[in-house]
Amino acid sequence: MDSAAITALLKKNFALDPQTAKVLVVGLGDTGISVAHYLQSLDFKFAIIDSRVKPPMMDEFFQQMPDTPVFTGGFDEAAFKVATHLVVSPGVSLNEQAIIKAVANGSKIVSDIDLFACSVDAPIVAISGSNGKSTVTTMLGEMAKAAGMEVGVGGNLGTPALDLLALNAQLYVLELSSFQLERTSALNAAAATVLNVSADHLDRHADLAEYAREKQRVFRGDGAMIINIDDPVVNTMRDALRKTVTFSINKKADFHLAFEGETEYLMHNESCLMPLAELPLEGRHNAANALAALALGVAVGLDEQIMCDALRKFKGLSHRMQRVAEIRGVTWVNDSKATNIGACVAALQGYARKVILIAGGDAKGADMNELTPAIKEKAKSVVLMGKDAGLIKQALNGCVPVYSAGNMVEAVQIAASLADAGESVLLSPACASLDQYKNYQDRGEKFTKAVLALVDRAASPKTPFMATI
Ligand code: UMA
Ligand code: ADP
Repeated sequence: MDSAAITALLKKNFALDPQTAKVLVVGLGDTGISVAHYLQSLDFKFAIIDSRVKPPMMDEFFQQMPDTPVFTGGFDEAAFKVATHLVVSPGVSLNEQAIIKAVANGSKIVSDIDLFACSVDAPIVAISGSNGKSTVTTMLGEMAKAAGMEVGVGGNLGTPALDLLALNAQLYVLELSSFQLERTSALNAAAATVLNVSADHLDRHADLAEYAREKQRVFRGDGAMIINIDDPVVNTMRDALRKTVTFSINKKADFHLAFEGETEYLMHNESCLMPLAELPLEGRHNAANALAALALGVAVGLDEQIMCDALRKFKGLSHRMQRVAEIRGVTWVNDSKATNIGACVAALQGYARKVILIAGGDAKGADMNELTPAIKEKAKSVVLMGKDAGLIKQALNGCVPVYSAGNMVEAVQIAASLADAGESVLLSPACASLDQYKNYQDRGEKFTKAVLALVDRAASPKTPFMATI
């Protein structure tokens, strides 16, 4: 779209006019920087504010835009007072006092996703949910590439949506978090889904109902709604007046699983698309992800067999049910991205035989009692670490043996001493990592390193290193 068409839409939707608006970009991270470049390209007047004294990207930003006013070290209300519009990064809560006051004084909140939605003609696929967003977003991106399309893939996945504009793509696939959606009102995706809803980010959202409502905003507009009928919360989001495509791994739906003879297939209505066994990913939740990606792809006109070929080649993302090693007959699996209960439960449910589970970290306000039934059914023992280890231990209430570890090396050594040949050790923490690690990648890498160090010790007998709590 050309600049004139974009500014016309921004004026219409948000009264955001380069002639009159004074925009405050809140947060100098990936989102804030992408917004700054976008606003500059359209000749807007703007400033940036960040509550950190020295945000990590400040030096880089000053080099790129030396003339932009940047306020740091707090949310100075004077900076908010003059702003007609706020573009608030997803990591910043809308409940910040300075933001609440600014809105009360008439400032409008616009998200980077709103700006993006006003700047593209090409169809957008929007993917939200508590778990599986990155996997499905990447799967669909691979499918579109296999079909020969120029596709922009990003959003919460990593590349800020506005940075995708340079691609001038034929299709955009966006992963959207509840934080991004809660401040977005102009999105009208050609196809959208909420993959599932389970407790997450309850330190930022008032309760599960509010969190689900924010996710439901992905369906705004009049595009196709892709609905997981296995999820009771998602099922309530259906709208009889809208084009709806369903998927399920438990029952018949538009996209579902079914046996033909001995072989289980991914199905579209009555057609067998491909044998499930040809999907090279662990866990039945990945069958749900594949069905969701197929449903979204069909909604935007992709060819089914090309999509299936892309699925056959899809090796999965790092830190999600990633097999790290097999040592003395024990399989070690890194699912560090399981930062909430739903992901950990899905991981456990994929196992026929009981596992040794390594879990714990920052529970983000979730009720750890919801983890207990799956652990009771699928874990032989649990090794706990991190800030909220005590909450998990309390919830388990002695239903399985629990061991405590101070760090990842210790956790891996304890797990090694508990696991017998033929068993699996699963790192699927059900918690965020930030209490002990830089991020989930750092946690997964530390796990992998500690596991690989076991190879050197593989000949040694079971370590006596064990502290029951
Ligand atoms: N900041 C403040 N005050 C605050 C909080 C943050 O000033 O109270 C500042 C920080 O100093 C930071 C800036 O705000 O410099 C931007 O913060 P941000 O957290 O919004 O980070 P971005 O770099 O813009 O990254 C965001 C998403 N981050 C979050 O939602 C927390 C990234 O998702 C996303 O990839 C990126 O935009 C591009 O779209 C990450 C994430 O952890 C991967 N998402 C959560 C998740 O997946 O669970 C929702
Ligand atoms: P997100 O981007 O929503 O965090 P990911 O694809 O990165 O999703 O996966 C995050 C975690 O959730 C991983 O532990 C993964 O194994 C698990 N997971 C992936 N898909 C699903 C699903 N459909 N249901 C439950 N858990 C899932």
